[in-house]
Amino acid sequence: MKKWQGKLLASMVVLGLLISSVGCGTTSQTEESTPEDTGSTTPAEIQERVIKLGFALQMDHPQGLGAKKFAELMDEKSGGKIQVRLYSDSQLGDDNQQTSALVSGTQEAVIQASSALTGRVKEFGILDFPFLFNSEQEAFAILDGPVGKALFDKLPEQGLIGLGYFDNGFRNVTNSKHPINTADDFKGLKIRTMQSPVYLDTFKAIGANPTPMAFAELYTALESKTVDAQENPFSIINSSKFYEVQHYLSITRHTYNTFVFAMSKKFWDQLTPTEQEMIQEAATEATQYERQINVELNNQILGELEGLMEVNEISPEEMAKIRELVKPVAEKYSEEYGADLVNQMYSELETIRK
Ligand code: TK8
Repeated sequence: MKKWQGKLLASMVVLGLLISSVGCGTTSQTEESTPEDTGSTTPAEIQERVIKLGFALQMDHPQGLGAKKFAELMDEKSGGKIQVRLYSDSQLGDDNQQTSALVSGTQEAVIQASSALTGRVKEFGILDFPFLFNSEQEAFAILDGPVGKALFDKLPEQGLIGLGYFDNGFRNVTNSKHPINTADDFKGLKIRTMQSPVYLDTFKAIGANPTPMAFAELYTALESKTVDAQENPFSIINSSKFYEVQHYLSITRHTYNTFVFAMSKKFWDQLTPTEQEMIQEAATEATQYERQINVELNNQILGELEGLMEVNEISPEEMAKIRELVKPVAEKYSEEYGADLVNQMYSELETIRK
């Protein structure tokens, strides 16, 4: 062997020893980075993962049942590799705290009212316009169309991914003071609202005294009479047992409300395309399921509430007065949230109603 060949062999032996001595990380990287090996070492299309999914309502409310459906679908579709852990009753914090956890990546998913997101994406407030929708079907058509997509498209820059719009329902007013039969009966009523500027202005316009508050604090606030009133769909009034601390229920259907099923973008970006597709599919199926059971429940549960509370309808004349009082609210926020998006929503609604 010539001298130069001996030196070359010696340096190759040293290099091999160096690579192996730096530990398996380098070795495994070398293995992974070797082109011919990447085929066999690409990450598995579905990896072992845990999704912590939190929400404010009870497991037996459709919000919880929809979350459970998502968990079951994910277990089935991933062969048990992607586990969804459910945290009901605001166990992981109130809606805003949970959303912050998604942004920081310490929680993977949440289901919450779209109104609670207006602090991050103000344009979600267009869905809070009073008397905007006449039916759940109208709302679903808008949410599943270009306007709903445009709102979801604003989430990634806030560290969130929108997976679906669950049904919450038409909101009605409960209180512990007196029946609400006229617009004037709202005067001075201390009412809790969601943390959404449109809700605050809507109840100010009617003459009430609104207090924005996280849902997690609401039952205690009603019980301690910190607030006199609140507004929510029948299914929540029932599942959160508000009838225990509210005597009067007045049917106003003043807004339609949706739940946003959101995922952490930090988590979403780690997923393989296969996993992302699987999660979106399961979320879409769970959304359709939750909508069906919550619409049915909101249509059936009033009879039960009538046995627990003093329930009244408000006359068309008085409802017309309330509608008149809140008209300026939508006008004010149409400008603030973008006339183009609002006009697109109104024109889509016009088409749906033809
Ligand atoms: C829970 C809440 C609640 C909503 C509210 O998800 O805050 O009044 O209707 O359902 O978001």
